[in-house]
Amino acid sequence: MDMDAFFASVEQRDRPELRGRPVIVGGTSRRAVVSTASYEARVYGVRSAMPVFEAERHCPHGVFLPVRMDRYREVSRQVMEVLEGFSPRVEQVSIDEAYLDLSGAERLFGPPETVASTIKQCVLERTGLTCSIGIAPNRFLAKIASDMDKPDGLTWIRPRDVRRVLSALPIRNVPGIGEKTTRQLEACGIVRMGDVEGAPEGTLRRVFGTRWERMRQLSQGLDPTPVIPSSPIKSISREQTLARDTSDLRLLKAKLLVLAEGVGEQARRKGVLGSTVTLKLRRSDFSRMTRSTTLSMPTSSTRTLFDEGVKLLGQVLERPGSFRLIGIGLSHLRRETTNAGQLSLFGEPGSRENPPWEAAEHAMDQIRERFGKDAIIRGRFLKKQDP
Ligand code: TTP
Ligand code: MG
Repeated sequence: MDMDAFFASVEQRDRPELRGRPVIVGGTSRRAVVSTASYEARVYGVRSAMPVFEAERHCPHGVFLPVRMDRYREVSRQVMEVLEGFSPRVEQVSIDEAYLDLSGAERLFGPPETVASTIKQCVLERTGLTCSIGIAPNRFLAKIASDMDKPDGLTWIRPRDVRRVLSALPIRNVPGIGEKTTRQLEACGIVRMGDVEGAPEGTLRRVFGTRWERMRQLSQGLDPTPVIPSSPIKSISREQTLARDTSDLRLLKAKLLVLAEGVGEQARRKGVLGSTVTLKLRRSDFSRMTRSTTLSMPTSSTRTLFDEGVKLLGQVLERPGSFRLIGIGLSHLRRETTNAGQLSLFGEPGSRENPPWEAAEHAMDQIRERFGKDAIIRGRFLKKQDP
């Protein structure tokens, strides 16, 4: 299930005077890009990720609106609630898109097309918005089906249709195959997804690298990936008992940074952002103490977690005391949306609103993943004698 022109449709629903008009939702700065355009605006060639100034050229009479992410998240939540009424196995994969495993649902809701149109009806009643649904034997095919008849679509790819659909499907429309790969494949005469099946292994290895076997499988209409229900984690935290009780701010801060690093790294890996930071302490007499702060903008950044933790620590240390345990947690989590959504949340890439350490932390995560936990550390942890 994928919502139609999601951000723009929400705006048109909230402001009926915009219905039927070309609506373009995007950033507001000079370098901003289009998040999405209503189908009325797409007629003029306006597309997601196009610079706003270019969209203005294509569609000068368009209505240009800023991104209201909180609003879209709220509507997204409502949509997901509707879906969860149809299956315990719902996997949300972006702000407006989810997979449902409907195996066994026939007994309850009727044949596939009936279930799908009931879902569409319920989404419409709950949110006033249309969506497109693809029904198929697996995820890959369901995604393709959901794209085939947008907007307000309902497409069923039956097992007997699979081969026909894939042999007609242009490579450029295959989810996960980018522009560069498309060009490489086309240069080898591979123009449709069906052509991948019979292509020489060498060609596929060269173009797809390690993904080649999966791509061949997909071209045969096979996709073993299960639908994994999104289990909403409530909070992420780390704590540590200190080697000996201490009231030394420098030591506590050093511990806090290590713990914040763990929390931030896990949040980024899980793709969640949290808006509450909690500092936890246990005094020498074992009494516990927690202090929390709510952020104006949810985060997964180690740096932000650490800074907020230090502020809370400063408040606690106004009263003398010695501590045996320190911990930090992030809660009120929400799923990070698409990259594009996250960028607009933090301003345009490279702007001053987009803190440079976000990029640095992301790079550190990748280095650690590839070369091990100790491959890169913060300068603060380096000792003088370290080579
Ligand atoms: P999509 O589902 O890709 O697009 P859409 O819902 O606007 O239109 P369609 O009918 O084709 O499904 O993305 C969902 C939302 O994610 C979209 O409304 C805005 C946001 N988004 C961006 O911010 N930037 C992007 O580049 C894309 C593709 C989407
Ligand atoms: Mg969509």
